[in-house]
Amino acid sequence: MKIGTMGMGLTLGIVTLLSPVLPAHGAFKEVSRLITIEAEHYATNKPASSHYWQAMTNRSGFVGASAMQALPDNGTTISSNIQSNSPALTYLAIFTNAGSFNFWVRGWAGSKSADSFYIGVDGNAPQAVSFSKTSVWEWQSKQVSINTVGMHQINIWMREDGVYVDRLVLAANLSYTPSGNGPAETQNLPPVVRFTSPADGSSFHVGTTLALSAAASDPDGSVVRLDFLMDGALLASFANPPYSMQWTPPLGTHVVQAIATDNDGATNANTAITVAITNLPPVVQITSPPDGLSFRAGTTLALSANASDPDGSVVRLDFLSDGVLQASFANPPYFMEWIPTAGVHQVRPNFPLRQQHQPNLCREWRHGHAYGNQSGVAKSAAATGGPAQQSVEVGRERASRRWLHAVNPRRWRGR
Ligand SMILES: [Ca+2]
Ligand SMILES: [Ca+2]
Ligand SMILES: [Ca+2]
Repeated sequence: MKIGTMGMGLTLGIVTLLSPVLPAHGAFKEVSRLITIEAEHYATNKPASSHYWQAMTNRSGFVGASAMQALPDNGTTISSNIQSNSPALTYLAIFTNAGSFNFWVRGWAGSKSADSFYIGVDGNAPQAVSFSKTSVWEWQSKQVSINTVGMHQINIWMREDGVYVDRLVLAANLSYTPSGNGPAETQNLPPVVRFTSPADGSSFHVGTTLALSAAASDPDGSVVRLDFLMDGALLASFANPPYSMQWTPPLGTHVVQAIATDNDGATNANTAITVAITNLPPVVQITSPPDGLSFRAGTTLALSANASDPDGSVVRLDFLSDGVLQASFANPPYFMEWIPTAGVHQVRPNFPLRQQHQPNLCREWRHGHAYGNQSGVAKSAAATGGPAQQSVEVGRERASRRWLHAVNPRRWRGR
């Protein structure tokens, strides 16, 4: 069992009513001295006295998506303290005329004990309205006073349960009488917004300053405000066009929304783009010595590297041997003289090359690490397993076949 309340739960005896069935509706505009509203297009739906208004489709002949029925239909009549005791439907209406209006309602009564309800404006002065017939859709009205042009709240309250309310018409022309289904609904149309910059799905290097801009219009009014939001947080608000700003987005993928508000309070929905802000890692290559060579212990080597960043610049380059920092450079050339220590070290098996050395042989490997200009996100090229990691090694397993190979390069077959 469901109820058309806005997100509230209601307990009626042992029956728990949950979940809204209809969204809150925006304001309806006066057009040609008429405001026409489907009863199911309420702004709020508030239960009271263990009763509620429910959108129903079980009574053929309704207009729009449904008609609203006061339920449960257990013979209850509410006749005092209407505003607090009666289940209430409220609607928002924007009047361009003030003065007397006829408040017409199209409804349906199943019996003489289910044929009445109350109407009102701005929560005031409920007036009972009754249908003259049963088991037919019928228009009935009462006169109301609209004191000022602009937004007003329109009220429907339950009087007798079981009654159906299908449509509402407020007519400035007091001689106007709706017939049949009545006029078309006169809703305020929401504004229309599109991004003009940047393109949806575009990608930029971190630190780039973009033009963030949108175009907005309202088909039946004017735009009074435009907000830019990034990942749900407000970036900026504009009262007037141009809706444009300079924007330096942070690293990451962001959803950017542009939300316009029109002069009648309606907003657009679902105008959003995705922008990716990236930082590619630097690329580094050891240029000296060549990969895999062996040297006598004590040899001074030239250790050098080239490094570049595909979408920025390299701000630091480190040389490491066995994970130990040998030197750091802020600028090129990335060059140092290096005398590796002797010893046996673990070598990446991807880079095997064994040649003769001296009896106590060293087995060394080294990395070049380059850091991009966004050090918080740059990856070292070495960490990616790229070409910046090289090896120079010779085993000193004197008794092993490998070492025997190593001392006689002519017999070396490689691996
Ligand atoms: Ca309806
Ligand atoms: Ca509008
Ligand atoms: Ca980079």
